[in-house]
Amino acid sequence: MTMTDPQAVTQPVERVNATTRLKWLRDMMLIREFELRTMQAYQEAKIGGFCHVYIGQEACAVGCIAATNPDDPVITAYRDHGHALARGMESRYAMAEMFGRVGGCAKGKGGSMHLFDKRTHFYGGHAIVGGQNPLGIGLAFATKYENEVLGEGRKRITLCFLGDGALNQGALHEAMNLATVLELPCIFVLENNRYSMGTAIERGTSMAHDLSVKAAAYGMPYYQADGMDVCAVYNTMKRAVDRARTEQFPAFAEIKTYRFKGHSMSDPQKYRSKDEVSEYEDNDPIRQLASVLTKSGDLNDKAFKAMSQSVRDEVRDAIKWAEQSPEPDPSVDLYGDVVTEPFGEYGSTSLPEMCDHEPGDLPADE
Ligand SMILES: Cc1ncc(C[n+]2csc(CCOP(=O)(O)OP(=O)(O)O)c2C)c(N)n1
Ligand SMILES: [Mg+2]
Repeated sequence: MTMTDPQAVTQPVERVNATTRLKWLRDMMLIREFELRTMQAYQEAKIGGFCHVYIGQEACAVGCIAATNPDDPVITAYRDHGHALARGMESRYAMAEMFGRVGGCAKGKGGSMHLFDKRTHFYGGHAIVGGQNPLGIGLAFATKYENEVLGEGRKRITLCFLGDGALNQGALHEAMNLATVLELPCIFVLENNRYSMGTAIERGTSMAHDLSVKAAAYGMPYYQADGMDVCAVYNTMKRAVDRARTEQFPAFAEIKTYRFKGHSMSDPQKYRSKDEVSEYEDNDPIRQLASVLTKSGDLNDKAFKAMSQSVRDEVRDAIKWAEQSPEPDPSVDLYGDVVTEPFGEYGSTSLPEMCDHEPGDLPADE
């Protein structure tokens, strides 16, 4: 297997047709509107707990997920609203989850950081920095097993998103190591927004100026894309995904991006200047794509206004639906769905009996 793939960075960008780019524009606008209304609802105390918005990073989730098949598993960290929506979760289910209502994708038990939707092969939403990476390779292992051992006949690729803060977590390195050793079909997608809470990447990460070395350490191909340009993200990820699918081997992709808002809903942002933020805001991925489509004659003012109205309507409907959805009933929901059916050797054993096992009753480690 080749190491860093210099072509991955330099290959020419393919032309994506206007219909597809218009769809991506709407997808990004939906995420933006969803989160602007999320911030508002949070300030009105309609949403509780921790909440991290993705504003500025929309092109990452939209471009990366567009390069996958609908049944390729996707997993990410807590800044997950954009990924869930880009993956096709209905905004109603996402919003009701934020509101902690039973109509949410996890019946209101997960909240903002734990959106989850098995139907769209979206496996969350994980709050422990780097914690999703071992789970991601588990998903990749499952798809490989289903294909090669159970003869399912389809090769699937897992996208495992992570932030730059996860670069220094042991869990990531254990996962990357095992991914290479077991040749797992998984792409580690680093969304490098330059900050881990208030810590700039240069302050906490070795070789921050050349992260290809992280991939090289595990013999993985490395890709890099401008995360403010959805077409560039798509083109890079399409090459990465196609290659990983064919070769059934992991890869590492760095998407250079920026978050326009604070780390979470409470962040005074003393670690960066207003000028820095506004410099990145000038490259707003939504505005950039809208401008390219307008210049090419594929979007006019009327169509853009109609698109804006349609995402506003969709999010307004999602909020209404979330507000009307009931709160969970503790007598039913406190323990419901918390523990799954026991499986394997103990499949027929009820849980309390399982818990009663003496250590000597359990099979000895090999
Ligand atoms: C293991 C662990 N350590 C610390 C934290 C506290 N924490 C929450 S978010 C965060 C920053 C992570 O930054 P990054 O991975 O770059 O993601 P971003 O917020 O930029 O999307 C930290 C340190 C945590 N959740 N888990
Ligand atoms: Mg970060």
